[in-house]
Amino acid sequence: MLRYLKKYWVYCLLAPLFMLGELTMDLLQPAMMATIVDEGVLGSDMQIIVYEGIRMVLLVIFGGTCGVLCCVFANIAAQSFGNDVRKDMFSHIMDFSFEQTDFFTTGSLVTRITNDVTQVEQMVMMSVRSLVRCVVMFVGGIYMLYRQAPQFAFVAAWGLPFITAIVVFSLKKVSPLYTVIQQKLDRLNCIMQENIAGTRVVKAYVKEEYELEHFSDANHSLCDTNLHAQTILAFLNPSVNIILNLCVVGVLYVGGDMLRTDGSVTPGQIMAAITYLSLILMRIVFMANIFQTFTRASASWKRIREVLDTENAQQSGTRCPDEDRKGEIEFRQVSFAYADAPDRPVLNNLSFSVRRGETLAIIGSTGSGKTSLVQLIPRFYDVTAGAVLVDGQDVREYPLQVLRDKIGIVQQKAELFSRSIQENICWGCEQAEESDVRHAARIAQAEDFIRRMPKSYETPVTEGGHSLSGGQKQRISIARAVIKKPEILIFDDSGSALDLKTEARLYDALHQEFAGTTRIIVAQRIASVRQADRILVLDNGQICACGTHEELQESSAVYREICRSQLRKGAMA
Ligand code: TTP
Ligand code: MG
Repeated sequence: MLRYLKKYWVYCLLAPLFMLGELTMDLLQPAMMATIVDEGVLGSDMQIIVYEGIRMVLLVIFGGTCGVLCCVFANIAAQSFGNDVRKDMFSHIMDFSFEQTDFFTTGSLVTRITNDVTQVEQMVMMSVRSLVRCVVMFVGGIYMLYRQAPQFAFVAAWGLPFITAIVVFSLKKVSPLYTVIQQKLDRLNCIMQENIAGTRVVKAYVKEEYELEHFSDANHSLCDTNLHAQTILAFLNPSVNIILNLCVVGVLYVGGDMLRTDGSVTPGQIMAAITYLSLILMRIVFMANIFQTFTRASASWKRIREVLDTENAQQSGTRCPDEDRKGEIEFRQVSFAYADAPDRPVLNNLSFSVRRGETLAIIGSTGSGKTSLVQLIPRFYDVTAGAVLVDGQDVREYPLQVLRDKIGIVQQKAELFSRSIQENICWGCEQAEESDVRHAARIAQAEDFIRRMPKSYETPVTEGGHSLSGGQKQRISIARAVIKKPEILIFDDSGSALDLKTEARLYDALHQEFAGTTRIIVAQRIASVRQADRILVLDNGQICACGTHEELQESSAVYREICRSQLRKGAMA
């Protein structure tokens, strides 16, 4: 944490310094008021009233200014700290592998980067503002109490351990609950996010009540834990008050005795001692509040550290490939299983290669592993056995950016950002000119519909791309990939929402413009794959056949069955 605060040490120092200025006002003002009353009002000395009055107003202005500056500097330190932590976390999360993002879950990552950082921000704020105030008041109070009479300090010394014990006990009970609270908040965020993003599905199935119940359960659970923590803390103040009042009785008893026997204290001193005693003991309660914030922040900081300390599981390699080999892909005895089911391989001992400029289509029943296969090429996941080679080099040896720059992938689910269509296409290549965007849109068969949009390329895309049809989203995603002019183009079922005519035009355009580019086309429809140089038939994570459309019709029963089923449905072109 100090690493983040170091940058703002000046503000962390200035805030408590100005706090001391504010404290001085707090401590001196009652004394000045006493002088005004005793000598000015009771002694009928108007000059003292005016003189001390002006001094007091100046002191209040000074104290107020110090208070404002303390607040400003404490805020600068805390907000800047939070800003840096959030930025670092976001950059870490962006670097996470898919598996790591799946492990943390989106809801939890959102809670960590928002709520958890806010908790720690508050702690920083409290540390530089209130902690100093508390400590100074506490130490100052003890000193002043001792000055009234050492015996009074002795009475306070009896009360202190009890109050400390109560505070420690409460905090110990409450601190594990804070971790639970944050976890429950994760869960709540997750439900909220799923339901807001999937609101169309919820409404389509009229599941509002059901989801509300689901949400309410999580909400109640969070509320219960919060209540539990607050109930424990609710005992704190009354318990301290009891001890405080016992101490007050002690001071009255000791003071009364001293007054009666040798007159070594005055009634005013006894009154002052009671005021200081309350000041000291109440500071402990205040400190307990600060420690409570600390405990909560420390639970949050642990969760933040989990994100910050998680290095990307996929170490980027350093070797750059042979320059004269571009667009070659080879799968060498590749097996792959997802981390959450390591015993259930999704791909089994696959070996095949794709030449530069070749179009390889992959077809297979749903769940056969097509998406998993293509995701291994840009190294979204690492193989569990074997190796994936791009241009003769294992993808694990590549610097990730070099590898991914070579590849343009259009994912099965088109993901767009809530920016303009132009920006969404340019996203694939920052340096792209307007003419490049138009050209990419033309290849992706998107230009016609974009031009018909109210603001053409400047039309904003709403969150999640809901303002566009499935096929339109797919075509913008395709344009985003082709604008990169990659060496390898991967389409994961990216024409599924296009009509056959548009899809055919898309493949023709790709054939003309990207003749030298290696293309991998995952598709469900025979019509989408029959023009490919080779078709790989995947069945249950294994290659069951590979060849041209004609060859496969001869040799592969699975392929023939796919053809037959589509012919029956009249889906074949
Ligand atoms: P996919 O590789 O997604 O199968 P597919 O692309 O052939 O299917 P579709 O035609 O429907 O797009 O999934 C293969 C198996 O891997 C399947 O059992 C689901 C599982 N899987 C995961 O466990 N996690 C993942 O992130 C993905 C993508 C798949
Ligand atoms: Mg798929």
